[in-house]
Amino acid sequence: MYEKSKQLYERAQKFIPGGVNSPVRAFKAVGGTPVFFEKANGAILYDADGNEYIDYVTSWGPMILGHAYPPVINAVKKAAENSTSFGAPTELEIELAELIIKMVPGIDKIRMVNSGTEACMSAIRVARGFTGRNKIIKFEGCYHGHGDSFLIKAGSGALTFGTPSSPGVTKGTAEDTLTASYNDLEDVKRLFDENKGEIAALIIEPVPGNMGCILPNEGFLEGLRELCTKEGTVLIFDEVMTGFRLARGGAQEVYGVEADLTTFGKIIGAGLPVGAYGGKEEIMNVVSPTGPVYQAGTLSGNPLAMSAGLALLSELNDNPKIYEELDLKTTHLEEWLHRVFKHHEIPHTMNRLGSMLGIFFCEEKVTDFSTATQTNQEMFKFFFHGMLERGIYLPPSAYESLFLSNALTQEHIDKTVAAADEVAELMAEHFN
Ligand code: KE4
Repeated sequence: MYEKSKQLYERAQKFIPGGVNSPVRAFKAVGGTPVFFEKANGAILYDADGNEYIDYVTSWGPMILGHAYPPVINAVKKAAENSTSFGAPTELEIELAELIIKMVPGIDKIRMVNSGTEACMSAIRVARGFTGRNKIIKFEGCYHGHGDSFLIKAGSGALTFGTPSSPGVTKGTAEDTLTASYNDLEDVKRLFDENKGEIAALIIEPVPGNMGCILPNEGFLEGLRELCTKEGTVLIFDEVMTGFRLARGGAQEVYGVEADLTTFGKIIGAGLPVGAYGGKEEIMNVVSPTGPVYQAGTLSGNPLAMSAGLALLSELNDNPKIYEELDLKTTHLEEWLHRVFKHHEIPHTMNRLGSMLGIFFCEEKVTDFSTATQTNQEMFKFFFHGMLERGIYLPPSAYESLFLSNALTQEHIDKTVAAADEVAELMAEHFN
C-alpha cells in the first residue's frame, strides 16, 4: 500500500535530516512511514503509490477552498510568465496589503515576509523596538514558529524564566521569554506583576491549533486586551492559523477583540511561502526603512506568492457564505464523530470553531496544554492509522487541529464518518 512512499522515505533520509523538511511530516508522533504525495485536487490527495485520501490537513490550513483551486493556479501561472521575482516593489504587494487591511480589523500597515515564523519573529522585534522593553509572554502549548524566543518551555514551578526547549537556543534568550497557561488570566497577571514595566509583548494564538484545537474561555481574550493596554504591552495575535480561516477577519472578527499587531501565514499565500505582520500605524512605523527596527527579505512580496494570496483572499472576501458552509460541514463531522465514539464507548472530547476541529481521546474537557496532554496518545495513533488505511488523511499528531476545506462534500464527510465507525469498533476491542 505504501511501497513507493517507503522507498522515497529511505532515499530522502540520505539527503535531508529525518527525510523531511519539517519535523511533523515524519510521522514520529504516530509511527509508521510518512506518506509521500504526488498531487491533489479539491479535497482529495493522491500519494506516490496512487492511494487516494480525503484531506483534513489542507497543508496545515492554506487549502481552505481545496487543492489546485483554479483561480489560484491561473493567477500563479500568469504571474510566472512575467518572471518569478524582481527583488523590487510591485503593484501586487500593494493590492494584497490593501485587501488584508480591508478584511482584518485593526490593521493600518502590513509587511510581507516568507513564513509564519518570520512574521512572529519580526512582530516580537518590532514590539521590543517600539516599547524599549525586552521580555515577552507566550503561552504553553502555543506555537509561533521556530524563532529562538519561542522555543522555550515554562520554567519549572517558581521559576518564571523559561528554559530552552531546543538545543541551540541560549539561556540568555530564554530569560526574556515568560510562559503562562492558556485560559489562565491570573497567571498572566502574576507575570505582569513580577515583571513590572518590562514586558514588550504578549503573543498568543487566540484560538490555539498547536495543542489540538482549544477555545478561549469567556472573557479571556478581553482580559488580555485590558491587561496589555494597562501595562503598555503590545498584544500580538498570532493568526497564522486562524487568519482568514475562522472568518474574513479571523479570530479578531469572531471575538471582537483587537490586537496591536497580528501575524499571518498559510491562507494568506494560498500554499505559496507568505507570512505577514501588521497592526497599528504608530507601531508599524518603527519598521525599517520608516523607522530603526530592521527586518528584510529577498523574496518578501514575491509576485507569484502575492498573486496566489490575492486570488484566494479575494474569493474569501467576495463570498462570506463560504464560512457558513465550512461551519456547517465541520459541525456535521463533529456531531457524527461524537455519535460514533459514543456508540463504541470511546472516551473522547472535541473542540470546534468554524472549520478547525480538535479530537482528543480523553474524558476531560480540553482547555489548555495540561488538559490537552491527557489525550490518550496510543488511541490517537490507532485512530490515525485506521483512518489512513481507509483513505482519510488526518494531521499526524494528537497536538494538531483538523482543517476542513470547502471542497469537502457531504459524500466525503459521510465516507469519513463510516471509516471512523469501523476504526472506533476496532479501538473498542483493542483498548477495552
Ligand atoms: P511557518 O513558519 O511554519 O509558516 O509558521 C509557523 C507558525 C506560526 N504560528 C502558528 C499559529 C502556526 O501554527 C505555525 C505553523 N503551524 C504548523 C502546524 N502546527 C506548521 C506545520 C509544520 O511545522 O510543518
